[in-house]
Amino acid sequence: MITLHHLNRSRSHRILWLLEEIGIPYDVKHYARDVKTNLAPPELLAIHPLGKSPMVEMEGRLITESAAIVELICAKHAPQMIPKIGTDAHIQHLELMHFAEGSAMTPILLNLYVDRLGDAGAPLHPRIQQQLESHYGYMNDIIGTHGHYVLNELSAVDIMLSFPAEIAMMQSRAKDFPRLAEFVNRIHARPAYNRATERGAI
Ligand SMILES: N[C@@H](CCC(=O)N[C@@H](CS)C(=O)NCC(=O)O)C(=O)O
Repeated sequence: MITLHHLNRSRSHRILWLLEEIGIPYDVKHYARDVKTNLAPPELLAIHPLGKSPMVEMEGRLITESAAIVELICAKHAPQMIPKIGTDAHIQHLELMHFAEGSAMTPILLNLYVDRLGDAGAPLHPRIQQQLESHYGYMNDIIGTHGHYVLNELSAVDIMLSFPAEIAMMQSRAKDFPRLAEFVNRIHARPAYNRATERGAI
């Protein structure tokens, strides 16, 4: 049985969604962000030194990092969600699994933190903005005609890119990146996505 350590309003929703899509039984341990700081509670630090979510317990191991968790769960329970090794699609899969956290999240987080500096952060904003445009633009342009990344149906990369795509929409960028907006609308209409939202509610 998989146990998910789930923090509200977080990347952990990716894992809930994946588990609901696959339809395997799992447990959820809920953690609430601090209402003032928005940070994770110290209980997560007792589980792993980084104290972040998602984390899963699976086959006697604790696993961190959403891309690693998605990859491992798909490999074991939904191999059709990962392209076959040796294909071009698999190379694209690897690139985008890493892009989702390693590249797309960088300008998003910089934007969040530099905003808090007020006027002092002004010299940094043009570069951050340019990077946001470039990353969102890339995510917008590479969606396939079938409405998914990489494969003709839902894959591990769709799960990973859902998080930065949703942030783009929260930043009101639907008009600038209409294909990304359609992607987000499509995933929000999936029954498994909505079951995940219900399961994640505290
Ligand atoms: N790269 C990690 C990032 C994990 C991460 O930063 N999680 C956030 C939630 S979206 C978190 O736990 N934040 C709470 C905190 O830092 O206190 C992953 O993809 O799992």
